[in-house]
Amino acid sequence: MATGEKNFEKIKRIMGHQENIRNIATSAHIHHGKTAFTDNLLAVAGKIAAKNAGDLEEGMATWQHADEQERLLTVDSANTSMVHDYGDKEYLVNLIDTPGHVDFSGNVTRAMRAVDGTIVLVCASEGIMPQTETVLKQALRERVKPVLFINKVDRLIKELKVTPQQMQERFVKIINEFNMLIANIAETEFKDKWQVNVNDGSVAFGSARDNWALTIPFMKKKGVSFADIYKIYDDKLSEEERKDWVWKNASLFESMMDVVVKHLPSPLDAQKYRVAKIWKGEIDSEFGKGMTSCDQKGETAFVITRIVIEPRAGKEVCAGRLWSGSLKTGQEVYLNLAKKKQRIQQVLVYDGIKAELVDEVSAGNICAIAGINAEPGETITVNEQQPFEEMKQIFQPVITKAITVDKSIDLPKLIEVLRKVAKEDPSIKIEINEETGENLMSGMGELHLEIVENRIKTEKGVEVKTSQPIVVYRETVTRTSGSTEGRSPNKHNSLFFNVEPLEPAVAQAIEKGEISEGRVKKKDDKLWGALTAIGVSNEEARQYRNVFQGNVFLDKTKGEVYMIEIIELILDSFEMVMKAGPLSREPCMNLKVSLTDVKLHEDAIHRGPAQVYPAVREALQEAFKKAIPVLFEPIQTHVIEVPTEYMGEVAKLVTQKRGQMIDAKQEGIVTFIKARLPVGEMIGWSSDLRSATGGRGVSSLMDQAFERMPNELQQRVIKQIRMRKGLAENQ
Ligand SMILES: Nc1nc2c(ncn2[C@@H]2O[C@H](COP(=O)(O)OP(=O)(O)OP(=O)(O)O)[C@@H](O)[C@H]2O)c(=O)[nH]1
Ligand SMILES: [Mg+2]
Repeated sequence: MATGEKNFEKIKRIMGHQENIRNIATSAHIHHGKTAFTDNLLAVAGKIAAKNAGDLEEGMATWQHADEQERLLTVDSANTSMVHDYGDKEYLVNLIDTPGHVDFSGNVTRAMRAVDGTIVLVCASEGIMPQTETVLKQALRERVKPVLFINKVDRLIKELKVTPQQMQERFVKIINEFNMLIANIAETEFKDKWQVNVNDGSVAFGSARDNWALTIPFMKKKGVSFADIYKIYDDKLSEEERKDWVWKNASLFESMMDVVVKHLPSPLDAQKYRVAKIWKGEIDSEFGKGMTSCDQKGETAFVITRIVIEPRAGKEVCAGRLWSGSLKTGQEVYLNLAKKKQRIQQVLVYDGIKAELVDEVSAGNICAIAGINAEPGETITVNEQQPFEEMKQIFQPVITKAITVDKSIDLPKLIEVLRKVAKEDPSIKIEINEETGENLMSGMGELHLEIVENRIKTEKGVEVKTSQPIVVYRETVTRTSGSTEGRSPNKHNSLFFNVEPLEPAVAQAIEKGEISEGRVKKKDDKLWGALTAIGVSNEEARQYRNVFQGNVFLDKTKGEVYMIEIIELILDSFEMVMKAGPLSREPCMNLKVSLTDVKLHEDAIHRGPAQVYPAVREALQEAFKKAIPVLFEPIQTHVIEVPTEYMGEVAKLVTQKRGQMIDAKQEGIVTFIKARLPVGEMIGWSSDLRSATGGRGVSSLMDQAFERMPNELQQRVIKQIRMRKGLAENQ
């Protein structure tokens, strides 16, 4: 298409001018209109004259999987690019459309790494919902600046028949609540600076479906009043007149692109404050400075935020954000997590939703590369560098299914497919056991696992069977173990440990990302500073050797000569135990494991992995027994919205499920019930809620945490898990 080509030429031209780039994402509560919004922008960007854009009957362009069309919901995020003229300048807007369902919230987290700004959509009639708060948390944690789009205003006019006055009152309520969330969630320096304001145009409102949007400055520019908006839904106008009016006075594309260009930062501005938050290396180093200044001539720094594997060719396309330097076809690069060199075969940028080949792309862009075999989250550079911080999920996967094939001949294929699945969707955790053939797949919820299972069947062509969903627990201890000894099988080495509950301040700091996960470098001023700031002594801070999945390892031994040779082995083994704890081989949490003393054989041959690993495991197993171990279970906080007459039914259901109501708020004819429910009792929750409320109850996840299981259930559940895993008495 000729216009397409022209667009692509434009994109290639603007790509090098960082002040004219905006990297943004849509984000919102489920179904608040992100994809309708994105599709309509794309339609206009593709063929500027099309005032007919917005016909979504045919399905959304950004939905690239059949299951999204079938279920009318976004699963994957979609990368897109478009150009826009503003004033006398051209702008390139790289837009990622993200999913709203909480099961796919990992995709939101990863998209936020790639962008600098986000348009948060809020449905005008539903208002701020639980997931609105979650996406704001995800954005602000990455220092991504939000603007607000109040969507579905057509519903206010047509269904609720509000007056212009009432419409404005509703907007004020949404804006105030939105700003309150920013004030609560954002870091101090952004609390005020990032408040949205209707007068400066950082708040827009409109209808993504009907392809219009307005801001106060835009209304002034076009001479449109609140009363005029009603023209869009005035039956006296012909369809043609209506579309004409919208196109001239309230075009979604024109007004929203203005908002993006004016209120969301260019990479040049954003990288100044974002890099320090998400990359923990030396900011003042040459490499650090290159990234904060988005230097096109600096060393290459590219972070992979998403991997797509082409079904036929099997080609892996790694999309992400280029922070400094450039990416070129044929360039040799270094992968900092995989610790190896590879060569880039192709460089791609987006034109609309299509990825197109280019020879080179420069800092500040969202782009993709092919020819590299990497994991999502990888930091790609030229020399070895400190990688970017891990993209931490907002909720942990808590539902697991065992996945098997009928014919054992298909097993290798299944394993290959599962590896691909884990790459394409890093929120899915896969545990492959090649010996037993029992492979486990953990995800965020039942829908998540159902979608992945279907894709394995339909897209990857492997006929699989899965078990009933199983809940993922955590193991921890309740008091200090005192010294325990682990001896190596050859009896030549002894390791002494102490295990105790981790101080809550340290646990919280890890959770918030103030303390980074990973093995500790020799001299780690950042970690030491963060620990002493929350009350850990100087001496103890320097004993930290590892922070692993919310557990810590301290080396309290002094002057042991062989320590340097075996510490990595001890840490390997520590990590293995933390992944599968002594109680029931579930992951551990909130543990402070201290190595207090060692007695080692002088000959290295007698203290290899085969000696060290079992010694660590034995000592930790003993320590667990003495420290009163307990099982924690995932508990979710949900907000359940129901017509008030069903409130009693919902209360009954919550109690049946071992849940607890914590709040109920009536607004008009609906009641919002806040309840805490153990995930273990929530299998089939959506359909149970549907039947209890005549299909009218909607529940959204607000929060998830692991909490101690009631004592009377502990032993029974531990036994069940151990039986399921086939663990013997002494294992
Ligand atoms: N009345 C009205 N409906 C809208 C508007 N925007 C979107 N919708 C409808 O709302 C539903 C959800 O729209 P989507 O664009 O898929 O919403 P989404 O936020 O992308 O949904 P998820 O990605 O699944 O969270 C669809 O039925 C749309 O037609 C709007 O402005 N007005
Ligand atoms: Mg969508």
